Formats: sequence, structure tokens, C-alpha cells
Amino acid sequence: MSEHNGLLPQKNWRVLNRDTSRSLVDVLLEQRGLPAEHMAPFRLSDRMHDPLLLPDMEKGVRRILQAIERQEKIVIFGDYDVDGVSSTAMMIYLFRELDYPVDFLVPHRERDGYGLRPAGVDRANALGAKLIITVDNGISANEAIDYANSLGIDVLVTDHHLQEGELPNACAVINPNRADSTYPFKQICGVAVAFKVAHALTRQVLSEERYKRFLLSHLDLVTIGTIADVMPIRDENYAMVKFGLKVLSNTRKPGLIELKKVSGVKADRISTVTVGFFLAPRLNAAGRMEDARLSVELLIAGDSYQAQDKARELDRLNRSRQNLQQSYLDDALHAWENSVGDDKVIIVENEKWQAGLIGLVSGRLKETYARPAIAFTRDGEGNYVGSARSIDAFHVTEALTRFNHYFLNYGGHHKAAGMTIAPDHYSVFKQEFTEYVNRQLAGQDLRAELLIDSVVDIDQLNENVVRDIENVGPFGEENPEPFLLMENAVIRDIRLLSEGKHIKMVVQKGNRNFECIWWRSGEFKDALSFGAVCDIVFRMNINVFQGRSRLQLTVEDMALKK
Ligand SMILES: [Mn+2]
Repeated sequence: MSEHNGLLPQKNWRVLNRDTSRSLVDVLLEQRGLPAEHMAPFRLSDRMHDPLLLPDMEKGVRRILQAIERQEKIVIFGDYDVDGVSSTAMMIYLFRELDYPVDFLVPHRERDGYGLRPAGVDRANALGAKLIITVDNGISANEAIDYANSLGIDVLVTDHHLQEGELPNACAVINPNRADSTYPFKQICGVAVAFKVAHALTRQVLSEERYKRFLLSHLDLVTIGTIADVMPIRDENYAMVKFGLKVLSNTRKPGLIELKKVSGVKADRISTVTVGFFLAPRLNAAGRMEDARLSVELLIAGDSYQAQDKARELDRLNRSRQNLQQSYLDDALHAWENSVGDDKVIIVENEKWQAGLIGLVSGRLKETYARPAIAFTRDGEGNYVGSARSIDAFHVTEALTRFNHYFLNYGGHHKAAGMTIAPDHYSVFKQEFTEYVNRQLAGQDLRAELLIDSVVDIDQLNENVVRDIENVGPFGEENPEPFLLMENAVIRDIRLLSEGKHIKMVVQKGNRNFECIWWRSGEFKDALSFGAVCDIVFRMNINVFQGRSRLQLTVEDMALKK
């Protein structure tokens, strides 16, 4: 990398293929370990696993049918994130299809905390519940479920989180990640588990035509949950999302139609990116800022009049979430930039920050400075509540384990963790942890790695190839949108867009010119000059403007040759 200019590239490049004689599609399939039949047309049912392969499915279906027969009150208990509200909606649609009214509860992030707890059981009890069905939670609700049983309430758990302790005393625990589960593909989201329950149940009680139509029409919810919970777009997730994006594009749910409108997305061209960057953040905003119930109400709204109000409210909450997050970030950056030295970990705190947003703050700090970051706020008792985000080179939860004598609780995985620290331990933790990370990461290149699928020749850059590559998608976790590399291009034109925020360029290679767009790249404008020779990492798109389509390269990173 020594030949490159100081500012650029932003990341460490790793090029996976340099053989430009091979078809890009073949290269992608091989590199990602996708089977050849990946590209073949398929029926959804060919690629779905039977719902009865999930543990306790038969028991669970029987208990639901029994509740309906006995006219027992059923309460759905969900969660406040996107998967949680979508799972709740999925279950409500199931009971609507069966023409059996149910109630639902979703916990409040700050007042109630995550998952079914005894206080949640009390709320369900107050509604007259005889059966609680959890969605996207419940696998570790042992205490609450014992309590429900003592009140004469059965609990049916549907969840996808890992089993950590003993199974709870529920009437059924439907979860692909139960320790004894033999389900063939375990990385499905909470909505997908609810969908599987709906599949097993409707297949038993509705006509074939009706249950199939019902299931197909709710793949929009499964798709949203799968993308929001960052599930791998593999195996049956791939099949459900591939069909589900079409269902979402043509959805008849008034709530999703209105949500697409307020998000400014083209209704009929929904991709995984649209869901991840436009729809999911708005559905998440209710739970982060106020009450997730609003998002469930949007998803189950019966007419566009109601739906419009709720979609606008979610959009407003999302905007205030963005503003708040930006002001937190400004505070955090200010505090960090004024601190001494060049520590390899960023630790910031502010007791005014809302607990629901600190993970977004540490995530952005990690991205901006390419090093682990922890953002802390304080809870009602004055304890420090932190959310950590980390880089590939640093397993943050393993590192935190060395300091567990300072924590009231903590947990997480390689790149994310949460912790609570009593006030008198905070500053010593901060100092010792910073010293530890400084030692661990001393002299290491902290820049993130950018995996580049292939070097390309100019004759591989055309609209047909773009369409072929699109067919490898939908892209997402474990099948990311491909990055390509063009080497030794010459910059022929540079233009600034939106007051210098973005850069538009024309580069020449061989006898062809390529139009490039580079979003949020204003800071690099001084590094670029006419006639400069560069290597460009990009994604290839077709840009349709005034009815004419043409190829456009969306730049991800650049390196300038001396
Ligand atoms: Mn989930």
C-alpha cells in the first residue's frame, strides 16, 4: 500500500479474484460457496423446511387449537425491535385469518426491559389471558413462566434466541436454537419462527389454496425481520427474502404502503437496502424513542387512513431519533477529540443519553475511527450502562471478561457487547481497560478490511453483467453486494454535488469513459486531480434518468497512484 496517497484508501483491500477471463457470476458463486442451482428458478416450497421439524411444533399447534376450542383469552407477547414488532404482527394476522380475536403486549425498552418478565405476566393476566404466546423472546423467561403457571396461565414460547440455561416450563418451546433442536437451518429470525407456526397450523385447518395464499401474503413481514435482525441470506432465508421482496413491493398491507410513502422509497422496487436503510429504522424508532406498540399498530392497520397517521408518526420519531443521535455524536466526537493521546479505544459517557441510542453512538465512533468504542449513559440508580462496538481485530466480549470483577452484568459477542458498572468502579475500569486495549492493539493496522470480489476488465462492465450479478442476490448478510476493482483508471472530470458533500467523476480506462458517483466523499476532494491515475473499488449500477438507462459505478474506496 506504500504507493498510495496518505488519505486513501480508507480500508485495507483484499482482492479475492484476479482472473478476468472467468465470468463474474461463476467467481461470486464459488467464493461465496453458493451451489450452482442458486441461480435456477425455484418454487418457494422446494426450498423451505417443513415446520414440523421445529421442536415442539405439534404440541404448540395443538395448544393453540385447544385454546380456540375452549374460547380462552390469548395474549401475544412481543419485543420492541423490528423483528419483535413484525413477529407480533405475524401472529396477529394468523389469528385474524382464523377469525379469533387476540390481544398483544410489547414491552417498553426502558420501563419494562427485554423479554417476558413477571410484570408482563401481570399485564397479560389483567387482560384475562389463559394462554400467552411469546414471539422473538421467551427462551430464557423461566421465572416469568413459572409465575404465569402459578396464576393458571399457560405460556407457549416461540423464539429464535440461543438457549442458555434450562428450558422454561412452557407448554411448548418452539425454537430452532434449542439445545436439542435438529432443525436443518438455525439462523432464522423471530418472524420466521412465527411464520412457521402459522404454516403448520393453517396447513392443518385451512384449504390448500387458502393457507398458501395466506402464507405468501405475509412474506413481507418475514423479509423485514430477516433483514433487520441481520440473518444470513442463505438457505430458506434466501428463498423467503427472494419471494418476500416481491411481496413487499406489491404489499396490500396499508401500513407498509404508507410506510414506503413516508420513507420516499419507490413502492415497486424494494431491495434489501431499502428495507435496511429506510423501512427498518422507522419501525425501530417507536421502540427506541417511545412505545413499540405504535409499530405493531402500523403493521396491522386495517385501512390507509389509520395507517397514514401512524406512518407519519413513525417518520417523525425517526427524524427525532436521527437528530438526537447526531447531537450525541457531536458531544461524543467533541469529548474524544479534546482528550489527550491516541488511545486505541474510545470511551465516552453522558448521563443525558437515552439507553436506546448509545449502541448507535458507539457503532458510529467505531466506524469513524476504526477502533473499538464504548458509549455509556447512567441508569436510575446511577450505574453506568455501556454499549460497546468493536472491529474485526478485537474480540470485545473476551476482553471485557478480564474485567468482569467491575461489572454488575455484561455480555455480548465478538463485535458488540453491553455492560453495567457501579459508579465507584467506573473510572478505574475506564483507565485499566484503555491501557489493556492500547497494549493489545499497539502497532496494528486498525483499518477495516475491504473484501473485493474481483478485478474487472472494461469489457466486463456493461448492463448485461449488472443484471447477471443482480441475480446472485438478494444481497445481505453472508451474501454481500459485490465490490469490484478497476485498476489504473485516469480521472477525466470531477464535480462536487450537494455543496461538496458528494463527488461525481468521469474516469477513463482504455477507450471507455465511466461515470462514477461517490457518496459522502467530500473530505477527499482535495486529494483528487484531473489526469490522476487511480484504482477504484465500486459497485456497478444501472442509473435510469429521463427514460434512458446507463451504467454507473458507485465508488466505495479509491487509491491514488503516485
Ligand atoms: Mn429477533
